[in-house]
Amino acid sequence: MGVVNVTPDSFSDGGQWYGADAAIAHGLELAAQGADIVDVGGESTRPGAQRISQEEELRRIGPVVTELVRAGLPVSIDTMRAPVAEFALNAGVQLVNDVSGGLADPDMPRLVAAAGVSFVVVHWRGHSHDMYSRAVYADVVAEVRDELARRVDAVVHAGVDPGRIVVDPGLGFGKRPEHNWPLLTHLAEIGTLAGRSFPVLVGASRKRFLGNLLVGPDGAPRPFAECDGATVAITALAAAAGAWCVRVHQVPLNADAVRVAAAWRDAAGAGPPQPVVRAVTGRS
Ligand code: PMM
Repeated sequence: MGVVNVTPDSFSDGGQWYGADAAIAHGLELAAQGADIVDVGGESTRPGAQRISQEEELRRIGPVVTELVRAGLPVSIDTMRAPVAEFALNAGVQLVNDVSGGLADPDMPRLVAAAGVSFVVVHWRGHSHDMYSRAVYADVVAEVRDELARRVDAVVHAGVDPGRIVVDPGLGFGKRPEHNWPLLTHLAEIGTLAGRSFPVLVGASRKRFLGNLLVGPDGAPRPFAECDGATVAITALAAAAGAWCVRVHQVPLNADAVRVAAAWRDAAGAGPPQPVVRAVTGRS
């Protein structure tokens, strides 16, 4: 999944694809580089971010979603607002990626259910302006699993087909760097909730915990744009561990890493990819 952030202030690439033309060109480029899905978002969720209005979010994503769908790309919409998702669904997106897991807007699960598309349910404890105040865990893997299981129950109750649900541990969302690593090393457990197995999406690309890992000799965190090597390493490890999808800013090397991991899993006798791949992208 390649990221198109149509925002002036996203964490690692804010402002780079802010205008509609630049964002559309970037989406087309990511697909040409091997992204199976292009994820379009208009609202930054970086730590401390304040919310933008619905009108502004629609203004940012509208032409980008419309054009990328028209170009034949599998597009997902990264939004916490049902009316924004509704616009994108009417334009033809195939997946709704809600970083609040349906908590921010109670209308979201019903909307996704009625559209019959896939739904990424992300673990989330609250909006970005104060998300670190909620980053308190005794056992991060167990708590994230429990809270995700409750969200999955809720969205299924609202009518979403369980076969269309993708789960995501929400790296960095209400999590400090030390919380992200155990989540990454327990992806299979995170994808197994209440005895059911769900595809897992991992969004580690250029996140702050990678910059914190790669501190320089002066103790300064590595800048975001120089964390792509670490992102590729996580992609390989996550895909080899069975992750269904990785959400990344730079596609080419991550696409290579996914192919390496697929060969690795194949040689190890691991099972075929999960069927939702075809459900979401139209490809097997
Ligand atoms: N992270 C961001 C935005 N959307 N969606 C999913 N499913 N998972 C994530 O981890 C995720 C996301 C924030 O990243 P960015 O602002 O650097 O693109």
